[in-house]
Amino acid sequence: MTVFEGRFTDASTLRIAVVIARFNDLVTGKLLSGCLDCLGRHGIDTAPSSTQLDLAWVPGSFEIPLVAQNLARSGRYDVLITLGAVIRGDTPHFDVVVNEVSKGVAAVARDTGVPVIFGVLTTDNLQQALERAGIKSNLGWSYGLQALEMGSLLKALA
Ligand code: INI
Repeated sequence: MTVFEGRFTDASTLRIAVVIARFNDLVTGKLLSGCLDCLGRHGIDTAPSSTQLDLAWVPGSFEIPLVAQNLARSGRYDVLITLGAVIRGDTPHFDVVVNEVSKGVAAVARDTGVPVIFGVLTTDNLQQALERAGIKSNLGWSYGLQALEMGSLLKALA
């Protein structure tokens, strides 16, 4: 029997891209801080000169899938992390953005075979988003961990 599972100790060999939305950057910036803290403390080079970690900023979460697809197809990355914050307002725009980004991110992973971590918060209000981006806990940290696990797992499967 072969048991496949990701490890958290493969940092030196992983190449990672983070796609991050500027919309609600009070929240997404905190997610990014948590994510980079996690990656750095597991051995990923997070310095601006890093050759194993790249960042791509997009205007809003709606734009995440296209850029993630582009990066995944480049063959340069073992795993992608997407970071966004979609906060419910008084219009149906929330549902449109949430549907597009969630389906889009899943499609990128399936179509390219590159794992894509879904780090897009969907909340009813700013308070809930901030609680998940550092006030209570920082889900950015978890997304970093999940990226290490999935990047490592896909390498093991290969
Ligand atoms: N983008 C977000 O990332 N979060 C939101 O809450 C949001 N709302 O609510 O409008 C949002 N809209 C912008 C959208 O992602 C696109 O950038 C825009 O529609 C241009 O295509």
